[in-house]
Amino acid sequence: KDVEVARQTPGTTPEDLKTLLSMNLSLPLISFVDRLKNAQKKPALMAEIKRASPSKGPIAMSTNAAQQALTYALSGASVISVLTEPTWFKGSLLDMRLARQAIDNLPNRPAILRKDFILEEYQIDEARLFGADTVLLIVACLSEERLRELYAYSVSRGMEPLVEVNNAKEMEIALTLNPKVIGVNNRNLHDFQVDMENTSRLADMVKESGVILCALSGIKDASDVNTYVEQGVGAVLVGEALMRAADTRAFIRN
Ligand code: IGP
Repeated sequence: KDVEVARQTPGTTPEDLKTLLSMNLSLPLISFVDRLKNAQKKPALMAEIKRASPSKGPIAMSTNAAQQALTYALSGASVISVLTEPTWFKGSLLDMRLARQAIDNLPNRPAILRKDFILEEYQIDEARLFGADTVLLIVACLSEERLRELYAYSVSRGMEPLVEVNNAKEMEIALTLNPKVIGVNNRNLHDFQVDMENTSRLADMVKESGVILCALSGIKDASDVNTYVEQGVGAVLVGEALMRAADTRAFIRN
């Protein structure tokens, strides 16, 4: 039920989207996967624009999404993740569109990831229209059938998604899709507890698959990042720590 509320994006109906899509207003896409693969520094950094969260409350409510995106891009982020969920994360599609706008003309711009609870196809079209290069699909939020359908839909639209898992069971389900990128959330979505070893424990399951493994949540500094490098983690996603960092560039380059 909560997720039902979250997916309602005020101001845009599925019919509006159909019209917009038929007008061919979509922005050009770049490959999320290529951005991760071609990162100059490994693991690749996915930097998140996150104003607030259910576990922490307000984090950086007065953030200017355009400015933050530009800061992330100039600091070397491969991907900019933008929360678009309005209720708990205080995000919006406008934030994502502004983030895209701000970095659009940079050479080798970062890919834009829509971070939300995606339950229906129209949200994937919506992501595209508002400047995303790809979307997040959360295994825990979807039936296996829905996951499969949404994964296929996203790929058919040229967007290889980030598939999020939280445990071994979900990892098994994710692997049946043959996805290119899997993220392990270190934060449990039920009690918000963070366990940094969650990614480490599941790393072996993707070892021979060629999947790019991403560590999501709870990453505080460069030493956290370094621990993951040795375990074969290809990318890290950092939200809160970057939003609170006085000097984003120093944090990333460390
Ligand atoms: C970021 P952190 O601890 O760096 O702020 O975490 C990110 O992992 C988190 O925002 C996230 C998320 C999600 C948010 C991961 N999966 C699913 C909403 C929905």
